[in-house]
Amino acid sequence: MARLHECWLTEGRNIAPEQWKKYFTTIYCEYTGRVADSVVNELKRTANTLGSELYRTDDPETAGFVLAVDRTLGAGGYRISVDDTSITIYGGDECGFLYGAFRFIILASGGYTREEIDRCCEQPAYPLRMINHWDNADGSIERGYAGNSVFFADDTVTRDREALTDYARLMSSVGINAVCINNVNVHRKETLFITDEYLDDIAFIADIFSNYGIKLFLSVNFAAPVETGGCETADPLDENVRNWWKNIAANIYRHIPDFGGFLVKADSENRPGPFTYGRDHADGANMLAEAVIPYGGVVVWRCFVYNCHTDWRDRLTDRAKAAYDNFVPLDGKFADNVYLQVKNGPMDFQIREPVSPLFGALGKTNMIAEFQITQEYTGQQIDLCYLVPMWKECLDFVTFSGGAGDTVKKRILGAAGVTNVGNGKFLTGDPLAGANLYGYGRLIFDPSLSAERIASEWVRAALTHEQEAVKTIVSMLIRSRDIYESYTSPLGVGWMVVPHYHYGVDVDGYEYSQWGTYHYADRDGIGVDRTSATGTGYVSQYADENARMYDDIDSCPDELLLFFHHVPYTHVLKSGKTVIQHIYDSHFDGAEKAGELLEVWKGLKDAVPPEIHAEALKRFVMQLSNAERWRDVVNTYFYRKSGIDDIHGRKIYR
Ligand code: GCW
Repeated sequence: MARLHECWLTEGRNIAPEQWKKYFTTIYCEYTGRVADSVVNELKRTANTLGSELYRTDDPETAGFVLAVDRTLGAGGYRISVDDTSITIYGGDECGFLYGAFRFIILASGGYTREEIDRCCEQPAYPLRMINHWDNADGSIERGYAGNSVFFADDTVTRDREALTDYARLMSSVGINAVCINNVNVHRKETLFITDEYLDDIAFIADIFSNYGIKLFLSVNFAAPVETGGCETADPLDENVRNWWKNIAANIYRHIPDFGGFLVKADSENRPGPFTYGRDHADGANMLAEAVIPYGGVVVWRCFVYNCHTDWRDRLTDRAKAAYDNFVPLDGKFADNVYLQVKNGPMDFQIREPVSPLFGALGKTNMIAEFQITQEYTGQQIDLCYLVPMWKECLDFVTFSGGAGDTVKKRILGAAGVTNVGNGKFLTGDPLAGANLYGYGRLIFDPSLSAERIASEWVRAALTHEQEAVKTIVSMLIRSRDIYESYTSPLGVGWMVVPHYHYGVDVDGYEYSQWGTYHYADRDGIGVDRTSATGTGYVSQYADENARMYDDIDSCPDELLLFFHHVPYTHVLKSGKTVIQHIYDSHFDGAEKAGELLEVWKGLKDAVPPEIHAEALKRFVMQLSNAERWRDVVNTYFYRKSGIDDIHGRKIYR
């Protein structure tokens, strides 16, 4: 059986034995259950690596490890206490043991001292901490850059206990408690996942997940009653259809008693949905919610709904407005066990977007944020792009809907991250993309953590303890998002990527397409007028304070200027530069910085494991050539449009 690449869980290989081995003698566990058993097993693995054996004991007084219940810590909460003879992990419940034990292992692997680990205490900020896989039954992964699916191959479930256990260990080690295993685009085979044809196999996965406190979710096809169920309609208000889903749910729960629920992409990018029957999203979601509520299940319903057949000649339809327009009128109409899943920005995971106005506008509906860990538009795990700073911007964004301190992070009940893993040599393809997977879990467990802290925890556990190297790599990660942004599409306008693949430059690739993703560059200027007065009116979807800021060209932040305004190339930014000069400068600068990343990484050869160094090195070389191509294509494109020279006279191809 195969082992997955271990990422930051090195089974204690990086733990200093002189400091920690003495505790790995006996373990006393105050609570028995399958999750607690997994915790004991995990500590046993670490003990073995340290050349020791860990035995269970009934005597808490002499135990080296104690797992003790402290209900005041709440579900998933933990506190670690280290003294000379024992390490006690207090948990609000079994999952608290799990998160506390993994925290200990990860910090000890990172070389954190006893003082730094003692009294470590966390309580998860949200009840729903989810991962979304875009895995297909044939093993392929939509927008996957790290190999094939860990779950499926050739239309079957792989049933690889060891790999699945490794997967569940990794996810739970950063606090993930819900995983949807299949793509939101549910094709023919995956439509059958909710039937007897697949349920035994899916239960096999769910059972392993349960050992680690993870609930399994399935993406479902809204038209399943018609496509597989022999119904004449999938109308959510039809009694037969409702009963069909109730039977489906009952059968799923017979196989998987702790099944999490359904994830749904409906009426989006040609997927079926309630619109076909003249119904709305609340009708659709509530029907499924009714089917799973007897078992404590939930429905996660995506808000990524827009018209993907727009006409570029139509200047009034604005894709950015679509999620709000579709869902705000339904606020308050969703069942209590429905969660709306809102992408961080109004478009689609671009390197720079404003925060979705839906977060502020929905007040009577459960919401979770959707982030994309897989780097579809942000370098595809070739170019380095540490995304935690971007996600933090979203969580910290003040919506003003409930007053001045009303941030997104206070309005949501959790998050879903579209994962970046696969069965390749490294779990995340680019070994450095492990920082995003780790970072996603950590950030939604505790959104107050800084991007630097998360990065350095990860670097220390996964790559190196050497102080200078840690500093250098953390700084590479922290700068990487700005670097990527500077050589790709400018000032928030987005896209300019090769259609469909979404890696590499094609300035007009989407300009005359049906996707609603335009930059409107002409000889005079560029950008999308989304203002309330003269534009598409998108800005009015924000609370007044934010609407005023974005409407006014003087207060609109530079980095989002072209998302909100169409301006002449000669428009002067707050930085003092004209837009055209900014484009030239940032592209020369970005490509140069990509070159620096490569050089700095070369210098880290002796500081990180050789295989990781070599793999990442290949990618930095590719990143540089990608950045140089972006630089030259973008600069030439805008020189040709505007006829304006670079004031520094650098090389622009004519
Ligand atoms: O970003 C787009 C992707 C699609 C994806 C879709 C979505 C799963 O290009 O591949 O489909 O978003 O989020 O539904």
